[in-house]
Amino acid sequence: MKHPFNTVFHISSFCFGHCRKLFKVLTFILNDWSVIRRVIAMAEKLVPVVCPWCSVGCRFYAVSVNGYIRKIEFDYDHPTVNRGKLCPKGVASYQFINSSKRLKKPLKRVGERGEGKFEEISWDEAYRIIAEKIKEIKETYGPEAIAFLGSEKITLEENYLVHKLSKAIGTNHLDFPGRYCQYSNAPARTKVFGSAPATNPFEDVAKAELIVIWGHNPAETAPVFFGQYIEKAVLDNGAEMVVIDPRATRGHKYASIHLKPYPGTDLAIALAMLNVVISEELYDREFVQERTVGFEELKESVKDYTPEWAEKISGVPAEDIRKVARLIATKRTALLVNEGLNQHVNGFEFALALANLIAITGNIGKEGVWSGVFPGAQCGFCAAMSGIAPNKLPTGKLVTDEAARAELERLWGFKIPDWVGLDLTSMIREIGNTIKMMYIVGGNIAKSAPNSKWVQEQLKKLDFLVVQDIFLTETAKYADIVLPAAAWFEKTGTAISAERRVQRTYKAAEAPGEAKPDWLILVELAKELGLGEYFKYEHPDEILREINSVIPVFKGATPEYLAEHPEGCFFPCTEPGEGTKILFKKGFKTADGKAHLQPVKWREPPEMPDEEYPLWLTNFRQVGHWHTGTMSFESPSLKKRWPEEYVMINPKDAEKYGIKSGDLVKVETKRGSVLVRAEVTEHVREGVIAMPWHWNVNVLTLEETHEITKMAELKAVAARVSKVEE
Ligand SMILES: Nc1nc2c(c(=O)[nH]1)N[C@H]1C(S)=C(S)[C@@H](COP(=O)(O)OP(=O)(O)OC[C@H]3O[C@@H](n4cnc5c(=O)[nH]c(N)nc54)[C@H](O)[C@@H]3O)O[C@H]1N2
Ligand SMILES: Nc1nc2c(c(=O)[nH]1)N[C@H]1C(S)=C(S)[C@@H](COP(=O)(O)OP(=O)(O)OC[C@H]3O[C@@H](n4cnc5c(=O)[nH]c(N)nc54)[C@H](O)[C@@H]3O)O[C@H]1N2
Ligand code: SF4
Ligand SMILES: [Mo]
Repeated sequence: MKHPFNTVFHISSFCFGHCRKLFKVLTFILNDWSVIRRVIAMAEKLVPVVCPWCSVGCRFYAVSVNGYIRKIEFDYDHPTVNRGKLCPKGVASYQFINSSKRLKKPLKRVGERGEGKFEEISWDEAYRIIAEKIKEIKETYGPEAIAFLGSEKITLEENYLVHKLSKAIGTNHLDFPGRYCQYSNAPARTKVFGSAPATNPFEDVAKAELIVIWGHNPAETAPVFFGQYIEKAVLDNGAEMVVIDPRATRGHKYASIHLKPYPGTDLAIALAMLNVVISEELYDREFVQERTVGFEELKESVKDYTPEWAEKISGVPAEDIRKVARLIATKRTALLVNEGLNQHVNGFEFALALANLIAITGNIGKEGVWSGVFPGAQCGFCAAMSGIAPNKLPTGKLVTDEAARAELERLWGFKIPDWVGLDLTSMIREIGNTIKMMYIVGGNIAKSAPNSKWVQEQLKKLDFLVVQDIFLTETAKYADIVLPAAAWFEKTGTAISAERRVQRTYKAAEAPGEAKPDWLILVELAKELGLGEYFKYEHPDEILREINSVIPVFKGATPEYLAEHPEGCFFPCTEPGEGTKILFKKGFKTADGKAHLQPVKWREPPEMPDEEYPLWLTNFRQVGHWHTGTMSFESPSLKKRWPEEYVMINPKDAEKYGIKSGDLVKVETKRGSVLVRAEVTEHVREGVIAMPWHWNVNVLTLEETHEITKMAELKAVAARVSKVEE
């Protein structure tokens, strides 16, 4: 790794042997840090970048010296979403990039799968082996034995290429770990409103009268959004806040009401809220009449779901449910819902109930309200909007739509498979059966997918696994070939934030060793596969220009517009310009332009506490860590402040099981067990235990999925806890 200080020290030691006088001068300079700082500052470049972590989409400068990032600098120069502010991860974002553990050469497995023994090979050899294997598997089993994963961590351009390459190879088995992210809310909102993304820009949250934070902890998972927009609503504009979470979260201090449901039971609360709003006739009559269909069927479906019924299921007092329902019906509301609700098998039914509630209370299609999916990573939308899914084309149409396929075949020049592929959990399930090969770009499913011991056993059964990552992850340890990718600050491309803001980020550093940007790896592999004529790109701008002509919502997000407008544009941006800030002001995206209200029924979580496993176990994120930790554990300042996993236990439960804070405890579910320290705290409700998920929680979760959304049970499982003698 080139480092400016190393260079200075090399020069000084050389001089020591040759010229004492010069050495004296040099040591004088070395002792005077201000001179050194000035010398380095002269070589410094401020490169504008988008933050590599969450979907708030903060901008700042990477301070680059000689291709090496020294630190970050705040951007007060542009109308950025963060207005110069950053959270602890943003400030530390260059640290993992500079980690000595970054992958630097392609690797070939020499030991057993999962053992992590590899030898270094050349790029040419890596491409040759992968191309030969793809050919062999296609000939023996057909292209439907091959599955691809895109990523929330790679750019829009790179996700588009993953999609294009998988289809050029002939498979629709295409998904990404974001399957475990927004895939309850997204299909439900599409069903009701015809489209899933958030309806309003962040600035509208600051204008809301009521902020409902439901199964979401933006103070830790979208901290600058919380500080710049949510706190502003409460502190400056007098908005009321309601929190619905089995835990007390950091935003909790502003809340006038805190409902604490048992995990996985929020559907009962949402149904009861619909019941209250309809039976008390608090709904927006005009809106329901003019802009929705299906009200009578909805009314009929929720008539028995009283708050008293919901109290028995969720543990939330009926009167509190009434209070919150009345507030939502009478105030301009920002409904911030996220993974506490998405990541359940019954998350789809919850999201349908919530979309109904938003529609009948008229909290949509105007200023000062907020709802919609909140893809958590800087490029969650890059994957979703380039159609990384088993049933989609990048145009947003379905693979089964013959006309849409034909249109794309004309643009791309090759035949596109017409069958619906497998979602991520089904792919894992089919390993050892129909799935023989996986190509994983920027995903750590050995740790991020549910029931990880099972996932790891399944990965062992693959004929061939390619992992393209920046670190040797838990998943990479199962790979036959590991490809070293350039990281976020080492490439130019497009990111998309949760408020639909499309922005450019620029290359600020050189990748370590022989690592290459993901887009380039895919282009070079396509050439080796004989598909080079469809992948003639020499710069990400050329890929973005193709995206401008293929994906209608990005037509106006041209490289030129984004370069001139660092603040980006809001998709849909059908021509160069600001794009669409507020959705559904006139009609919805359904065929008749109306919101289609959906009757909903109560559905139990797949696993409930019983005598053997008497507690609910859920999990959450910490502000200082990112998912499976590949990047944040490699950021020294973050690892120091947030050092280890633990389990939150309510004092009443702790007493029952004889557990004190700091005790080593065993947390068990039917899938497995983990050992962690206990934190006895009122911050989690009785009957529920909660762990940060960055370490080992997925050993405990459940891979059962919803039949439509394919969402697994990642947040509510039955568990038990016991003290371990040390
Ligand atoms: N620091 C940090 N920020 C991130 C990420 C990260 O890994 N680290 N990841 C990003 C990504 S990809 C995403 S999707 C977002 C996710 O952002 P969030 O959804 O905010 O993330 P979580 O902390 O997983 O879950 C939110 C809350 O749900 C609560 N909860 C758990 N189960 C239930 C339940 O059954 N009902 C209710 N009502 N609440 C429940 C938890 O206690 C937690 O406080 O964060 C993004 N931002
Ligand atoms: N129990 C439980 N499980 C969960 C969740 C939960 O709340 N609870 N949350 C779910 C959610 S919301 C999500 S989004 C998923 C996330 O699941 P994953 O996406 O599998 O998790 P990450 O750890 O973010 O993995 C991203 C990988 O990309 C690599 N990477 C980073 N930058 C680059 C790059 O430029 N190029 C390449 N090629 N690789 C790169 C990282 O090193 C890392 O290995 O996890 C899900 N799993
Ligand atoms: S809030 Fe998100 S985008 Fe902003 S600095 Fe923090 S991690 Fe980066
Ligand atoms: Mo996510």
